[in-house]
Amino acid sequence: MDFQDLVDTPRKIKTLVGTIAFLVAFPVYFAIMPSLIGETGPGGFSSSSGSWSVAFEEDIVSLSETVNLEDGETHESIFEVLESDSSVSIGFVEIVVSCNDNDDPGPGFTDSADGNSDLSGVSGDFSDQSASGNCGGGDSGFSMRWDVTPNYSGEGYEVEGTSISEIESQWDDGGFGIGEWIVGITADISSPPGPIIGDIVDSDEDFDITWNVVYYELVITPVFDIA
Ligand SMILES: [Ca+2]
Ligand SMILES: [Ca+2]
Repeated sequence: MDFQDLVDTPRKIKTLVGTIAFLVAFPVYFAIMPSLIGETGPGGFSSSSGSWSVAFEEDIVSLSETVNLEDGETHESIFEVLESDSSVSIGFVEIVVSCNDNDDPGPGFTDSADGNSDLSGVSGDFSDQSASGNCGGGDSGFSMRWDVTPNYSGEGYEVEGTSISEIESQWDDGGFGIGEWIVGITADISSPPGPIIGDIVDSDEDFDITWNVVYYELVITPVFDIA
């Protein structure tokens, strides 16, 4: 039986088309089914291997405050990070401190600040950080960042030969990062001598403080090669 025998009547053509459609649909059906069951069923097929697209749906919660500090004065900035749904993890927590000293009449005498964290009120084992920065010259102030989920970037990617449960265990905050994040900010005010002895030209500086916590939900979808 050659191809001509298969297509010599309209009825045979219909049968042939139906057969080819079934041959194409059958493997696709069984390729999709495990992932559909895995998405909906408890446990399901989430341990089966495949090709996946991994995306991070982010939600950022911020706190901003501005403080005015004199020379040597310290402000404790506190950021309370709350627990979310179990499907939501914390990517990272950061603090950005900026300042712009324009109180001095000429160059030099730029103010600066130091920051020191106190993470004793945060769940998990995070290292304290210190940072400092000048209040001018374009790159003003300083920032600190802690990854609560190790190596978090928020960049989506595709991966093959792995399972949903392996991807989920890679992107996990371990339930840590909850509590009071504290950074003490200490100002170092630099002032040129005033025209009158004892007169102070620059006595303080404003500091803009922004905290961010990036929460995320994993979105894992199957990838099919349509050749
Ligand atoms: Ca100054
Ligand atoms: Ca100043």
